Amino acid sequence: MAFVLPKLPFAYDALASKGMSKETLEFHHDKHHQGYVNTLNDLVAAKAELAGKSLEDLIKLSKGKPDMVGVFNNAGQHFNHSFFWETLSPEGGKMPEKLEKKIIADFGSVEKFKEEFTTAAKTQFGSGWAWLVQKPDGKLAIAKTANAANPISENLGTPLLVIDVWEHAYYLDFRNRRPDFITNYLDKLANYEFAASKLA
Ligand code: MN3
Repeated sequence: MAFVLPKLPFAYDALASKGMSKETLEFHHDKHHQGYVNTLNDLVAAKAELAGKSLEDLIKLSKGKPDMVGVFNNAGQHFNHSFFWETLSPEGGKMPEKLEKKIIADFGSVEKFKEEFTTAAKTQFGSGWAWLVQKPDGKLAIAKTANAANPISENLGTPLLVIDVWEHAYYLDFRNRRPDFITNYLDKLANYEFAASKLA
């Protein structure tokens, strides 16, 4: 049972007027993400003990194992990208009251949340991801992970939002201006309805 590249939940040109071009989505989804899925399937097919494992199980069982670095990286990247697409929306940037209240309770204000998220995404040195998560104690928190790591591998709780800060995510649209890409994500692209639906 091979892993499959999920379809984007919107048209390739649906975010073009909001700072994410059709070209970025074509390369990012059809080339980068498809590449991770293909490599993961090859690696799983080559190791009998990995047959039939879920994506989450593959991430957990390969973590920290020198002979499974490829499985960890490609399983993590498949999870992270599948989740990232869900957090983008042509209607993005609008925060439902349920989430807004929770953010104000846990961060002090929406501005403070955006500031913390931006700092994490900006200061992730090299490739990686910044997340809004709900910790096991129910509190919201910001986290950053390097390369293919994620809340499953690092036990950070339930992911609500994520931004991909690998250069391939923003270089066509924002060149080297990662901070502008992050601001654009939070204000215009982030699917806060999706994040609210994941709240416990
Ligand atoms: Mn990416």
